[in-house]
Amino acid sequence: MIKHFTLTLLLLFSSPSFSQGEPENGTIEITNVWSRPTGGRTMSAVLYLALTNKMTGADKLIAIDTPIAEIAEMHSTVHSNNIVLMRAVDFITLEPGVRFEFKTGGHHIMLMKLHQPLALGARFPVTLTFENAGKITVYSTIRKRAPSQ
Ligand SMILES: [Cu+2]
Repeated sequence: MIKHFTLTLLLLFSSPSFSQGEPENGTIEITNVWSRPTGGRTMSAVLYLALTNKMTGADKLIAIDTPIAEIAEMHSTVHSNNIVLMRAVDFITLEPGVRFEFKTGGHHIMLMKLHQPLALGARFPVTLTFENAGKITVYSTIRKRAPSQ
């Protein structure tokens, strides 16, 4: 019984699909995962993160899921005539060795219909699905400013 328990724990810690943002050689490196506090509101929030494709071929980010929101969409930001427009995009292409950032004023991930407000200092899991690398789960920290690189 004890042996079985130890083995289960080892499997949990060594699972390649679970990461807290540390680099993962051979897949997609996911860093700077963060969101701003929503101050009690639950309508929407924005999630930012950086992706670096560490593989030899291109990959695509095709889906984002988080248990804290009903909807998670990838958006691009378009500035035209002093109007800022957001458009939903179906996927993001990740070329090998290239860093792609969801960041303030640019591409971002929109979380809608939150199940609870995002409180400063808390964190929540986010699962990213890639066409080739599969699913990778990371944690977003709720903070006021972007983390330094
Ligand atoms: Cu948006």
